[in-house]
Amino acid sequence: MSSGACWGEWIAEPSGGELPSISPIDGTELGRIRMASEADYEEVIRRAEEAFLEWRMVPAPKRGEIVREIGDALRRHKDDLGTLVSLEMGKILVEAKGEVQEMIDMADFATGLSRQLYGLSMHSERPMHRMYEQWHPLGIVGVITAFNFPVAVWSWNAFIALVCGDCVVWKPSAETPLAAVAVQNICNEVLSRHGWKGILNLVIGRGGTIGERMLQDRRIPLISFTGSTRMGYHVAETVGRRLGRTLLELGGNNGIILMKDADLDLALRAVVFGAVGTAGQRCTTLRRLFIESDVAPDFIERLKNAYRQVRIGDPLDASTLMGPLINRNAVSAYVDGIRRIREQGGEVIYGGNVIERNGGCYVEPTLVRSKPEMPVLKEEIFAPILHLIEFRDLEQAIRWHNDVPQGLSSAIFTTNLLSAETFLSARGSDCGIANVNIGTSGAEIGGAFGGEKETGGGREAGSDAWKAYMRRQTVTINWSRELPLAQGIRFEL
Ligand code: UN1
Repeated sequence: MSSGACWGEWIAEPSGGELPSISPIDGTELGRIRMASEADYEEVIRRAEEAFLEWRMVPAPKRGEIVREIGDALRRHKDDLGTLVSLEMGKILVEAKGEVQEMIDMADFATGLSRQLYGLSMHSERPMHRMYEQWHPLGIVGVITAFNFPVAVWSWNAFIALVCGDCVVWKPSAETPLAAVAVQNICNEVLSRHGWKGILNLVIGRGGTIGERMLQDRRIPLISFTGSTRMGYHVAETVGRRLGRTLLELGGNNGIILMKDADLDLALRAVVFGAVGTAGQRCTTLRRLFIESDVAPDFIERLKNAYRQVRIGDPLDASTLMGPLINRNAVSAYVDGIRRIREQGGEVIYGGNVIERNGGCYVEPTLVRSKPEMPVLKEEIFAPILHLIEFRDLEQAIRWHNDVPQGLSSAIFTTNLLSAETFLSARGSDCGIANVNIGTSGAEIGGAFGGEKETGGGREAGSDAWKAYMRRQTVTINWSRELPLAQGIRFEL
């Protein structure tokens, strides 16, 4: 039994009830968590508020040094934490370790960033006036994460927030509490060495109580939420009602446009990784493949062959390429999705079945020949189902590609410069991420990650995503002995 509430010290017996952590590999209970109650939540927030008063005054590069040490601790624990992620979430070990590597990369990035929180300076229109902008810490950042990246997405937010001078309160997915407890322990060790408490905080609790409380809490100026579009609407409305800020990373429905001039070997590998990787449970998972007609029959045959070679099973076994889905509900959503696809005229040409194996949540990776007008194409079904759609003309493929509510990740495979640039132009992909000859998933942390439309518009991780975690202050200093007014206004007694 582990505590699910921490502000640098673990609250001994949080009173929000028990939560078991069940492995999707075989249904084993891995451990139990005592969840945070509202009272425990209050204590954590109070500590975070106190800590913020001090933390905000620490020079950013010094904050960066602490994040660097957290990165070093993660390097030491990479194998163990990766194994736990694999056990609890079900992704294969190389992907789970890749996820921890993503955290380490984030720590390195944030450390460098801590010396680069630049503001612009402007030329004032008034003589002997100086104008510039500076960035200050925001306060407490609430980070609500999903099961599919149980630790990396938290680090995108937490490490940036930390160097920005914010404190973090993390509510992880109820599917992956042990990974969160492990991360909190790793961070506690570093922070306590430097005498810090209340900087990185954890509240494991029910969405309906703790999650809801966070959304409504005016002491949390920014909520970063990763999850479904349906929940995202609720998060945006609730936080928006109090004029809080949100950073949303919601559903994706990612597509690749495969041109006949593409390097088809390369494309095949990218398609299989994008559609089957993480058992189709990344928000960047490839869900729709548009294939130029001339190469479609041949490419689809090769794809079927590749799918036959995907070894499904225990994610901890080094030869496995696809582990289980997260839980029984996810299996039901897969079954239900396949049923609706068939009803709407989609033809399942590979897979489509649940696999009974050791009490785990396994399904077959699935290929569907789909018609562009099928309504189900507009949905994100969080499972390894790939729609195959033939097209004759790039402009038409782009129209179909963009004709979904989501706008996260996209790609074109081509060796033709004109096609690539068309796809990247203003009349091309409408997504937050657009790749050429690279699949839709597996983004590096250095870029800003996020998407348009129902994906929610948020940007996390690299580039200038840090600006969401700070408040901007425009400063004008008058060093003259006059008081000239802007816009030439004269106002004299
Ligand atoms: C997610 O699925 O929520 O680009 C994040 C990727 C990973 C992150 C995915 N780096 O696939």
